[in-house]
Amino acid sequence: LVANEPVAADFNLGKYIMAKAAAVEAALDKYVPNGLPPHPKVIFDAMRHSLLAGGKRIRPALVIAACEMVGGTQEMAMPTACALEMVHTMSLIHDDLPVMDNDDFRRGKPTCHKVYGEAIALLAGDALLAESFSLIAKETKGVPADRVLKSIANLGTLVGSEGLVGGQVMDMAYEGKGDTATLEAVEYIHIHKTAALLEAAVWNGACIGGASDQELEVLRRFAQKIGLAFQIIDDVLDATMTGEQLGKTAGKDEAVAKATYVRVVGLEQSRAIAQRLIAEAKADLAPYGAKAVPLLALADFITARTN
Ligand code: GRG
Repeated sequence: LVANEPVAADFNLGKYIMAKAAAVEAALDKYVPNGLPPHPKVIFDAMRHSLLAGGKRIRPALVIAACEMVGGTQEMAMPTACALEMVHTMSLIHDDLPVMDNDDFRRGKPTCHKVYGEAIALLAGDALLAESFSLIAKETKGVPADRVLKSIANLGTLVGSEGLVGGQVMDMAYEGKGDTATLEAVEYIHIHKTAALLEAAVWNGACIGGASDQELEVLRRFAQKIGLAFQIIDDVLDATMTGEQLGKTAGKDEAVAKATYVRVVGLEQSRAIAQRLIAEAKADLAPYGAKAVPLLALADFITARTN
């Protein structure tokens, strides 16, 4: 396969994502129930408000595609797929809080704190984060314990201070001073605040599916590239679409002058860098031939997406 060449003609990514998303939706509904007496119902309502509010479900699709590519099954991958969506959702809930980005809309709906208040929104995020780890540990079936342990450790590292949290802290440090950011700084922010979770999705899915250490390294590099491209495209969409089209508060990122690729290198360069990263990522998977088709198509989707 040549990088950026269309993947297998008979593979339909739309159908693939819809099928995986439907399976993930049903599993999330089961794992995060609509109340669990005698525990306070409001926390379940707040978690589900954000978790079951739509979303493209890219991270769970990456988990399942990576697991299946190396010989694992969707069933093995499902707790990890749901856990990744739960961590992603908690990061959105916290990101939207007044103390962070202060957004009123997310996924086309009022944000969690707008409906349930700041304290419950904070706690809903905390519960989703904690339960994502216990979900992987408790519900992963038919996978040797050392793989489950390795994947939990990897997720923790990529979510904490060396990952998502580190990226968010740096992002906040540049708020209002985006035009002083270097390419190195904006790359740090994007690799940590966004790519880290896509890396965890691909790496953990493959780890659960039985990938060798060498395969895991190849897949880590693939995921880091598509993850960085994902946030660059997000910057491009933010700069070129209205808030309504994006399902969030209009013009927010522009108004607070964040450090973005578009601000540092401009629109055209940003698009070109994202395209190049996707091409390089796809080339990494050449040894997998046709088995890589779903992951390759997901990589293409990242640059082609419109929301
Ligand atoms: C992890 C403890 C802990 C704290 C979180 C708030 C925070 C620290 C990080 C914020 C990270 C963040 C919001 C990054 C933006 C990532 C991004 C591009 C989100 C949009 O993802 P999509 O397009 O959204 O996949 P949907 O709604 O489709 O799921």
